Amino acid sequence: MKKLQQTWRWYGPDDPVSLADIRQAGATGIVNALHQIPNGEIWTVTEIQKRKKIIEDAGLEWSVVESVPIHEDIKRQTGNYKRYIENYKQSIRNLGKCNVRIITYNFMPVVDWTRTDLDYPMADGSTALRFEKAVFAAFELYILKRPGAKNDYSEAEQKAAKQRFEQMDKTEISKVTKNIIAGLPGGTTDGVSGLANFQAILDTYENIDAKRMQSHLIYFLKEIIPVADESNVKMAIHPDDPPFSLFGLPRVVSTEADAKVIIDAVDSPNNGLCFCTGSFGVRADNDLPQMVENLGHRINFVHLRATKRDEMDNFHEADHLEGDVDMYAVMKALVKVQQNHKSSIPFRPDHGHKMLDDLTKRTNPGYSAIGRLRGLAELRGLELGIVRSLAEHS
Ligand code: DNO
Repeated sequence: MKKLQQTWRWYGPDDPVSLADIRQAGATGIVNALHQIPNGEIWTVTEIQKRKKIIEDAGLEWSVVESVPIHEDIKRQTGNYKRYIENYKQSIRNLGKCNVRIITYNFMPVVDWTRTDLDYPMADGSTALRFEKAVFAAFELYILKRPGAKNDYSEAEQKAAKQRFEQMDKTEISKVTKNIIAGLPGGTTDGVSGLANFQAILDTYENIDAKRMQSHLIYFLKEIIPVADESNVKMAIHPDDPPFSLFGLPRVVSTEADAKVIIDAVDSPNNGLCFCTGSFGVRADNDLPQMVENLGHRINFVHLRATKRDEMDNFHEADHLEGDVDMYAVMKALVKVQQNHKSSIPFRPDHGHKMLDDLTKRTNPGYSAIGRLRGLAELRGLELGIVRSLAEHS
């Protein structure tokens, strides 16, 4: 039976987790991006080859790009968006020429993945990333003071936010602000400095609702997928993280219905998904194993991670096999989907707790070595068990 490919996200030569470390973790594929290239510019063959050589010299393969970011002008259809789309097409062609054949991207406006707490203590002594609703609301209502934010919260939510805000001291306020607007590693939006600046960027989306945003995404897909087809490159759109609107901005990749619209917009295997269980799984109405079954033919890349919701609609990142995601059922569905794919679908252990030695080291939030090592080990064991038992019973 065909297995998924084990991959690992590497942030490039400055990542505290080295390629040699990654080999020991057992991954064979690298998930990487040229973060030094400004958003909107072309990834040249020379730059791609340079990075590819570093990865291959370490005995690994550059399996997936995460991400070639999408310029805000493309998402808004403003300014130079046509030129940015042409540049994007050229980057696809160049990656194809270099034999790097899967590209992840997202279509989240202004902010990519968002958390309020990067060091949430777990009972076992490790730390996790967390999204606390009242803290996010407190940020919008009392720190950023976004006009109209009140309309997005019920009376009870506003009250909880006020209470939470009153508990914050200066240090917490600046930490929360930094966590929310400075951008997490690998995010596709550049770090923004200053609240006024941030609000000004939010304002550029004033007249763009979800319907319009979706039409901009479809326009983009109709432009780029034919180039992906010619270049033999698979595109993989990453869902919104978290999968609901933030700052009143439209988010259009949050549910199975959203994903359906995307894959139906252009009928090509290269118009696919990055199936991220940690992002889709935050919503109780996303039935993940069912989604794998229904969307599997277009799953080009997989992020495996579990989140745990509480009764207040906060969530934190749980251990990979725990939380609200039924990882056994998801993996079983993926193993079945894999059998119909021509090549191995890459997956990576997404995020991980900060634990053991990493607690005192410099790490990228969510991307420390040991927590992901644990995740990868658990996931590969789960896959092996499923593959063997399916083979025995077939
Ligand atoms: C976070 C990541 C995201 C992801 C982008 C894809 O850990 O999953 O930043 O890379 O949204 O474009």
